[in-house]
Order: sequence, then structure tokens, then C-alpha cells
Amino acid sequence: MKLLYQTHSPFARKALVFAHEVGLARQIEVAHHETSPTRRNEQVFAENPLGKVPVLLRPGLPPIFDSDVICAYLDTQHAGRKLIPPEGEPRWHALRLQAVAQGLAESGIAIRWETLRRPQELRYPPLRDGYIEKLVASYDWLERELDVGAPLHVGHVALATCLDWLEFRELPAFRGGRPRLTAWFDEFAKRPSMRATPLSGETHD
Ligand SMILES: N[C@@H](CCC(=O)N[C@@H](CS)C(=O)NCC(=O)O)C(=O)O
Repeated sequence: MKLLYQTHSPFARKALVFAHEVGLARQIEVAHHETSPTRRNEQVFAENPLGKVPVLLRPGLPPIFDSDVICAYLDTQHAGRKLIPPEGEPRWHALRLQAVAQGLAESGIAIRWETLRRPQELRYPPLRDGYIEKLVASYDWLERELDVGAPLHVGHVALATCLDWLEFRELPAFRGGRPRLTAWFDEFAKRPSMRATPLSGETHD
């Protein structure tokens, strides 16, 4: 399999960390692609009409996107414990955490548009502030709700890769006053899957 990837994408890294955690990373060739809604990448558009990474290419089968779907697919391709719990409250708990992590990363990207990426005269500070509120409220929610003792699941992978990216991009910090979340993240960041997939590089718009 081949993963259309980006070394500075929280979503792409989530898919790759997931692959490491379920023991499939060695079966995946990683290909870096720069993407931006203002700079079309033809190779990515050829596989995903949204022009975004990650995309998983499978021999003889249609491409799979986005990161949620890639993780769900990879979870069907290994014989170990499933990282997406198959049923009951654990399933909804894991998927809900994944949803919060996805929203955090999307909010972080939106903040970057309103602070760096959009030309200065087109930035809209109230929108930036609205997205910052979402980050802060989610950090506080995570400090209360994160299932720090639960067995590893997809929500943990999504959250750790997203928090690392938020720090990498120097977006509003999650650490201050949130000792549970901070301790959990610092421990997760030591995992081989995280160490094998460091963030690097700049977005090109
Ligand atoms: N919901 C998607 C989001 C993917 C996404 O936004 N990827 C970014 C890189 S961080 C991208 O390729 N953006 C290009 C664009 O928006 O055109 C997922 O989870 O995979």
C-alpha cells in the first residue's frame, strides 16, 4: 500500500501512527505531497476529489480517504486487538474523542489562515478568535473527560497527533492548567509510533 502523506499534516500523521500501532507500517510506502486549497496538487486530486492528504492507495482497489476512513480500513487489516472498539459505549467514546481531535486540528488550520496564510488585508480577527475559543473549550473538556487509563484506541491516536501538531505550529497552548491532559500527552509522545513520525516542514500556499 502507498500513503499520500505530508510531514506537517496532523491528519496524515494520525493515519501513519495508527498503521504503526496496529503493526502495518512496514507494508505502507509513504510519499510526501504538498497540498493547499490555493495550490492544486494534480497527483492528489487524481486520487481524492477534495485534493487533500492522507490518501491510502491499495493495489487493484479504489483509493481510501480521509484519515478516519483510512484508520477504519487499517483496523480491518490486522489480527490484533481492534483500535476502533467494535460496539457499545467504548466505540462511541473512541469515535467521539476522534471527532474532538479532528475538530481541534481543523480549528488550528482555520486559525493559521486567519493569522498567517491569508493576505493581511483579508484576515478577519473575530473568526480567528472564534476558532481560538473552540481550542480552549476543547482543551478544558479534554482535561475533564479524557479516558487516560483506557486501552489505546483511535481517539487517542487522533488526539496525540493533533496536540503535537498544535504545539509544532505554536497555536494556543494546551498545557497551562491542564495537568491530566499534559501528562497523558507527554507519555503518549514517547511511543515508538510517535517517535517514528516526527513533524517537519512548512505549508506552501
Ligand atoms: N478530514 C480530513 C482532513 C485532511 C486535510 O485537511 N489535509 C490537509 C493537510 S493537513 C490538506 O491536504 N489540505 C489541502 C486542502 O485543504 O486543499 C482527514 O481527516 O484526512
